[in-house]
Amino acid sequence: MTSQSQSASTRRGALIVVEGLDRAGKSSQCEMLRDYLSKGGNAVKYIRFPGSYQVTQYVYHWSNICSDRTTPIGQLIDSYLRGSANQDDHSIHLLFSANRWELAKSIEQDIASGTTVIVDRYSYSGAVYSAAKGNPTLSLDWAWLPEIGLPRPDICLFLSIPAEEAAKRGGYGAERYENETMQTRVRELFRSLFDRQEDIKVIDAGKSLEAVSVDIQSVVANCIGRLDATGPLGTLGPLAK
Ligand code: T5A
Repeated sequence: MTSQSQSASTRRGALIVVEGLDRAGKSSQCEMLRDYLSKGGNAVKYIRFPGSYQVTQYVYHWSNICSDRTTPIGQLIDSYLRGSANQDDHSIHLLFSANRWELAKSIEQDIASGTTVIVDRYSYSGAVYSAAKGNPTLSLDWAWLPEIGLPRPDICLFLSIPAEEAAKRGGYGAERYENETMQTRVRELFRSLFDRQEDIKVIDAGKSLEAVSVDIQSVVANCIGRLDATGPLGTLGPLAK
């Protein structure tokens, strides 16, 4: 896809979500994908949840508007994840979701104007991490409900890596959910959620950074190539039974 073809009024951008366990390499891969698409002349925006209003925007030339977890909601989430504040499980869950709703309109506008938006964690993490806590009143189905109506990704790339491999990577263990029990449960729940979703592509993230990036580029090129046939950006619906 080129900047010229993007300027055609009918060509929208793609919504690409990257998911995975903690330290699966999501942010590294989002940045590499952003650079790859940008070098190809595409308008690209990279958003990282939680706590966005982020990140780095490339529209032919690029300007850096980076600031992480800085919205009022993002700050509440950040202090929770770092363990300096506690929240009821349902309450923090709804804050994570609200953080996505804060950006939903601007994502839709970017996509409509031809910008491809890469999102680092999205509704799938939202539902799975909350449900993984084992709170009997916070099931996966309950956790999904506030996500209904958000922009629906054209593709969700799940970076697959064993929990024990993720634990060996830099910085692991600093935040609330970074322990093996939680990560194993999260992995199981991602599996059961993806059984009830379409447009999920599992990527082997145990390879080198470059090899994973090449695999992602191929899937994304295919997704962008299908956009005219896909039609307008959709919205997330209820989970399939
Ligand atoms: N959460 C999130 C919720 O509970 N609900 C929600 O709704 C949302 C959105 C923080 C927590 O919030 C929870 C889930 C999380 O527990 P986060 O800030 O996205 O979310 O946390 P992390 O996933 O931990 O983010 P990280 O940036 O730390 O991990 P990434 O992005 O997966 O990994 P990355 O790219 O930063 O790489 C980590 C390290 O591994 C190396 C990198 O160089 C780096 O050192 N690495 C590799 N090494 C070897 N081979 C490879 N292929 C490598 N890829 C990366």
